[in-house]
Amino acid sequence: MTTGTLITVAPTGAESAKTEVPALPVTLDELLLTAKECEALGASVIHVHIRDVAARPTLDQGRLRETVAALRESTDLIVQLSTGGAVTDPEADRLAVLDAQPDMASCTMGTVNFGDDVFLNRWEFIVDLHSRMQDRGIVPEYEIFDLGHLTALQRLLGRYGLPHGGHVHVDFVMGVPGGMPGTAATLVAAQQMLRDLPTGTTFSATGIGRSTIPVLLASLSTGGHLRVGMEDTVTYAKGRPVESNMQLVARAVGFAQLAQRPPLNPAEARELLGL
Ligand code: KMH
Ligand code: ZN
Repeated sequence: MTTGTLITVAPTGAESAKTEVPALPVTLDELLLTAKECEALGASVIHVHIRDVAARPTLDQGRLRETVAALRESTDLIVQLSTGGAVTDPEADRLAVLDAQPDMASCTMGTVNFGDDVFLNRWEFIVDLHSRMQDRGIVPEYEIFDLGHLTALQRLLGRYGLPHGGHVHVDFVMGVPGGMPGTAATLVAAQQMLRDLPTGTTFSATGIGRSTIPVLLASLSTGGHLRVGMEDTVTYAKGRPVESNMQLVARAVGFAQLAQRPPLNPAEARELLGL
């Protein structure tokens, strides 16, 4: 039975422009400040996308290494790098993210329409990511944008074995235009499908845009964990832009406490995730 809540902050993403969302953390200093403040509020994992000097998404190796080192120095957060990057990033660059040796990395379990774009995740690419993470001792977070991605995960684990650490953790990314909807009914369906995965598999959930709160409540009430942040929503409430990632983490912490499932600290989160 789940007790505490793992709270992941996804502060930046690859989709929003700094010019349109000035509160978005895009420099290393902005990211570190956000990370420290979100940790103090109750986040235990940070899902990281980085930007270049012009605030454009980048997978630059030097910047990734510098970011991992700086986050480790300034916080006790579990550092999870995105291997999803931006929809335009080539596979080779996305695989090379693992060279920065994060604690965790995302591994999206299939291709999905992504608004007007396509977020491409070929089977061979997924196998490559999973196997390289096993070899390097990096714990994956399997990103699930659609229900069929869970079937792909079952196939992946059946053929190539458990991830490093032996624990399976998935993140339901709901409400992407082209993926599964961000509704309680869909989250319950997704959670039921976890029965086909190894015993003890845990899940987080995040709802994009206006599905943020329904998904958050559904996840808490079904034993799931939470991901929040400006990667997933830049609107706090109708007509109110998000002021900071801290505002979203604070809200998630409040809901988790109301659900009597207080935030896990980073040490507890490490134990849960098999790190
Ligand atoms: N930016 C999206 C195309 C991940 O971080 O692994 C992919 C994404 C998933 O955000
Ligand atoms: Zn991401």
